[in-house]
Formats: sequence, structure tokens, C-alpha cells
Amino acid sequence: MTVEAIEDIKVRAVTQEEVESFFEHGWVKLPNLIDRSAAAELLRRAKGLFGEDGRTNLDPISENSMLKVKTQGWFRTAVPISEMDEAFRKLASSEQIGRNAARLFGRESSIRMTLNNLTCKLPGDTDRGKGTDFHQDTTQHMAFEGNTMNVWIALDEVTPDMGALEFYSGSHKLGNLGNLLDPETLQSWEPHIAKTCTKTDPIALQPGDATVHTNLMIHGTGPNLTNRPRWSFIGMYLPADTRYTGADSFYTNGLGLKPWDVIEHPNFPVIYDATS
Ligand SMILES: O=C(O)CCC(=O)C(=O)O
Ligand SMILES: [Fe+2]
Repeated sequence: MTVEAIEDIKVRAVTQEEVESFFEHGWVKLPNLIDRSAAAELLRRAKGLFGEDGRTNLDPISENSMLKVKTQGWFRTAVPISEMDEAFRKLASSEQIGRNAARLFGRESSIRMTLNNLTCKLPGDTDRGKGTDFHQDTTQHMAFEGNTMNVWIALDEVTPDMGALEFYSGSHKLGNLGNLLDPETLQSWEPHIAKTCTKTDPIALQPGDATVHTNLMIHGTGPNLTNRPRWSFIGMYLPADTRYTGADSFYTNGLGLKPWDVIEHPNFPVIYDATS
């Protein structure tokens, strides 16, 4: 793909049916969100950073996780990938992703891009290929007052046995359940979750397919049982009028934001302007 073609990482619009399914279940699969050739180009660039097998220049796991949650065994990550690679920047800041996010949030608001990362779940015999513990994306996002949503795009095929995402459909209606990464907390919620939610099978994806989930959706994975790395882009989006709460967070600490001001900052650019 040439430099001009990178201008063209086309993202398709979500359909009304997809929006309704998202409201109902709290997550939705978006087949072919980007086309296969764009996914192939992004995969080529991802392998340029992490190596064909995902293991080039792999740092040891540090004790001091940036997110203060136990995510480090889940996958290898480069964040923000938008600052490391032009094609990923174009994808992460795609106006159409912003327009889709506004429709999925259910309000015609402007949208900001925030966290965006390249992730690679290595084979499960490594320390970066374990199952992703079931969680909501709330604890690590308390710096933001409003809801957030993650767009998870497969750069290569993700088969169910590779640690594909699984969702508890309907769990977004349960509200914030606290620190589900604490096994005792998760366990104590289990009867209520079992009564009110339906767990999906691992969601298989072709390159360019995506899932979107809200911050309240309970999701996780099994380990990567294959010998192939699982490659994905994850972007987090929120309404542009979201305020900063002042909570300690790796995304916002040191940026000079004031509690209860809108999170106006170059790290969180508006990618979709609902007024224009
Ligand atoms: O990719 C994974 O295994 C987990 C991703 C995740 O937790 C998220 O996108 O919120
Ligand atoms: Fe998550």
C-alpha cells in the first residue's frame, strides 16, 4: 500500500440494526469495519514494531503496571500507537469512527479519541498470552466522568481458541460493579450476572472485523491456545463534553487538567464535530 493509500483507511458507517443491537446487548460485532487490505497494511506495520512472531524487543513484565490493574499478562501493547505510526494515527482519529461512536452512545455529540493501542496476545505458553481476566472498563477509566467505548479491530484472523473476546451480553445494564479484577468481588456478583446476562462464545473475527463494547460491559478471554499471535487495534472514545474527575490515571496524570473541566487536551483530540 502506498503513502497515498494510507490516507484512505476507510471506516464504514454502523447500520441502524447494529446500533440497536449495541443498545440491547452492550456490545456489537461490526464485520468489515475496515477493509481487508487496510487491515493487512496495519498488520504489516504492527509486525514492523513487534516482529513477525510478536516477540521482538519484548520487555520483561514490570511490577509497576501503568494501569494499576493486572493487564500485563494479557497481551503485549504499544500505547499510544497513534504517536508511533501514521497509519494507526489515521485509523485512531478517523472521523467515521467518531460518527459511529456518537450513534452508538445514542446522542449526536462530538467525539474525542483517547487511549489507543496496538495489542498482541502472544501464544499462551508466554507471559503475554494468558486469558484476559473478566472485567468492566470502569476502574481504569474513572478519570472520565462519562461513559467510554472501546473499538477493538482485528488486524489478522482471530479464531475462538486464540483468546477471542467473550462478552456478558446485557451486563452494561448492571451499572458499575466495582473491581471485578478482584476474584472475590467477581465471585460475589456471579449469581446476579448468571441470572441477568448471557455469556457469548468467543467472537471469531476476520481481518478488519471489529467489536465495540461499552465501559460497563463485562468482557474477558481465555488464553491464546494457538501458536499464532492475536493482533488487534483498540481505540477508546468518549463524548467531547466529558469532564475530568481528578481521579488518578495513567492517561491524565501530569496533563494539567483541572477536575470538572472538560478534558480539553491535545492527547484527546475531537475527531468528530457534531456541529459541522
Ligand atoms: O484484548 C483483550 O484481550 C482485552 C481487551 C479489553 O479489555 C478491552 O478492549 O477493553
Ligand atoms: Fe477491557
